[in-house]
Amino acid sequence: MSKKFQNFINGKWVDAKSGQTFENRNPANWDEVVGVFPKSGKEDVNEAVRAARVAFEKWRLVPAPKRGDILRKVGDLMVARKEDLSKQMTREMGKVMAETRGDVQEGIDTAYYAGTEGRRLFGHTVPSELPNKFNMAIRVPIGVAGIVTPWNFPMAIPTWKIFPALLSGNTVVFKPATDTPATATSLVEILMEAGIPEGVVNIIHGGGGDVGMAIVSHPDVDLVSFTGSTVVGKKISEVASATLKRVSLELGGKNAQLVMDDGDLDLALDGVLWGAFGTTGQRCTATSRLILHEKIYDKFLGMLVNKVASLKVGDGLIEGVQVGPCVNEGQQKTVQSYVDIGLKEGAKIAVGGAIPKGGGLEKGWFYSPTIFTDVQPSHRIAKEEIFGPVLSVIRTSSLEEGIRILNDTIYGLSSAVYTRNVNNAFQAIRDIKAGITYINAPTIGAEAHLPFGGVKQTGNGHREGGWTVYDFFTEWKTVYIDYSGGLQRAQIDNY
Ligand code: UN1
Repeated sequence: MSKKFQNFINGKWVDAKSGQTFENRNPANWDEVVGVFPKSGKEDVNEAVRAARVAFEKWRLVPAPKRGDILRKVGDLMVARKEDLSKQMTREMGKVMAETRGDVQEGIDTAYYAGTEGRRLFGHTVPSELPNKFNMAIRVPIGVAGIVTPWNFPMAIPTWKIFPALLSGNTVVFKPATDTPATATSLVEILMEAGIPEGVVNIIHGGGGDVGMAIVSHPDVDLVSFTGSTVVGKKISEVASATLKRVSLELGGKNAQLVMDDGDLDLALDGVLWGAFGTTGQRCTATSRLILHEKIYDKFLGMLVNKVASLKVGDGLIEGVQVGPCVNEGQQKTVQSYVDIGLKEGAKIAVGGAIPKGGGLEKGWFYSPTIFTDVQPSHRIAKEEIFGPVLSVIRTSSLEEGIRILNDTIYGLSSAVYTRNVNNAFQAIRDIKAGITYINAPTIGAEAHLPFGGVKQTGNGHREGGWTVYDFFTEWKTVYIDYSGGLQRAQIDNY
């Protein structure tokens, strides 16, 4: 019997009102059911929002340092359970254990950061233009936060959103991806164990259309934080505008690594292998284009193809495996369709390009790490987000042209440049249009205490991570205190 999971509303574990369920299976072995989850709908969301609304009136009054104490405890519990959480995550979404451990660690880092932010949450004090008057701007909680998260970072991304939301005094209705509901449930269990009061965090399982959109359109949800595809992000933005709620969107990427002829080629090789094929390419920060200076093009490509051909694909639970499966059948099909498109457009496969056969991989959604050469910047495989282990290689003759190609996308999340020339590096930092630029490091690997997010159609201008996420989860209140004892008219009595 596979384990049965429930929603969590107002401190109680409950089934979906419809009584319906869905299964979650291991993408490395589809015979294995990880769990059975409630297939919820609008009525379940309504109840969760009601609970979160009531809980908000108490939670907002808990001193921020106290809220932080609970989050520190959350971090401690995650440390104690890191190995179990990582295993559970690998079973439900496939990435290798080293990476799921990293994913949990990102949650731990975020918990400890949020914990200490309870003793900061800085505002501003500003002089008044009038005598005997005190001015300040303080941060206040907003209300009920709708949190809608993807499957590729099943622990890290929910924590990026939920921990700052809670620390700031908001309450939460959380809808995790249907591919990773077990990890999300573990997170909620830990939050409750650490002492989060009833109603402050609620989790509703189910699809984006049924549950996600019910959260986004709900008039009593004050803000929505979403990470996922650009297509869904646009839809969310549209629906949310009916109630003018605040929305943070972290969307697609088409990140490139540019290798100059003065770069350290061995380092650049390690970088692109990790950036392109880590998490089976299923990161919004994944390296999906490799732009090579023509002087090192042939040499570097030779080095790369050799290495990629020897990457070990398999079940992420097995020691030594480097590339896990795609998360599900749909994702594997998408990858295959882009490989077909690439070939049709005239690009050439240097390695991979197929579903691997044999070797115990028969029951998983695997795809061989794939490299396309002869890619033109105008090709669809150079423009569209694939979210799989496919790398498109493009040639350039100069730094300026390389940066132009790198910028030639509707997205702008991450970017990487390999050069030993400090002038090239600084020019790249200035001219690349992306939220994140790495010098001599791959496009993946953001740290929890720095701003994370992108420009152009990667998002809508907000940043997660670090101190910046608190701008999203708090509202500014401006306070004027006149202690003169008389009416003082700004702009009038003093000029
Ligand atoms: C994502 O791909 O959605 O920088 C997030 C990184 C990770 C987070 C990625 N720390 O690759």
